[in-house]
Amino acid sequence: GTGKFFVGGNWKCNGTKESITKLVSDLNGAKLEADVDVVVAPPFIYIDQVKNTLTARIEISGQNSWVGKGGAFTGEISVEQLNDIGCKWVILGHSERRHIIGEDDQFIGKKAAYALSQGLGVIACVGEKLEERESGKTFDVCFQQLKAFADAVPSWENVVIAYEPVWAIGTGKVATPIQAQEVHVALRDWLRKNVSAEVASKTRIIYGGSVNGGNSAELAKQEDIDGFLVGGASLKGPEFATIVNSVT
Ligand code: G2H
Repeated sequence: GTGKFFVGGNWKCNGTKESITKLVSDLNGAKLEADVDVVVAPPFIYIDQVKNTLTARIEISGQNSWVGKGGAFTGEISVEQLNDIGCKWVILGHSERRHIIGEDDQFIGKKAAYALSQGLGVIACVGEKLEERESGKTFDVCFQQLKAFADAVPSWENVVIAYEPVWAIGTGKVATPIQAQEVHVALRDWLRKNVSAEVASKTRIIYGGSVNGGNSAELAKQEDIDGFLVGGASLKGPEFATIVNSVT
């Protein structure tokens, strides 16, 4: 693998004050391998609760951010506010925002550039839909999404790429280790050809899509899988800890 193993828990639009209190207490009590970057992304309204109660061992991420400086943008949360509340990261380009909310490549690229300019790390998501995979367009789609990030960001130092095939998200249908590895290699190769050899070798590429405590160890063995972005299974503290500790 490349760099330090990175495991993010994307809580999506789940949780209550009560369930999050329990989840935080389970995470605080879990034994986490030292050599792993661990991050959780709670819904915005619970970030303060989590920040005030969660061990500092685990960093906090937003699930989205506004594209520029905050102001008259009803319903949005700014990068400045994420920084103010203690976030270190933001997830951008998640497939649910691309395909349900309708965010496009350019808008996502701009968000990434703005977040990085304000010192926030970016978890930059790419991934193909089932029909795109079936028609042989997996690499084209992922490269186009990656290019939109590459065109916008001035540096990759604070970026983690998350490969999340849309057909594997929340479906219980995880990519096989071979399928994931194949795309991770292709993404790294794209970076080598289009950005630099250094960025290709240093940027972590993590896998997301139905990762759980039962499949993470096999996936983690793949040379180019540098960690995970975990949705459903990150809502259970002990299982999330198992995934964190699947680093090999
Ligand atoms: C993919 C993943 C987390 P899940 O969206 O980003 O979710 O693990 O539930 O498939």
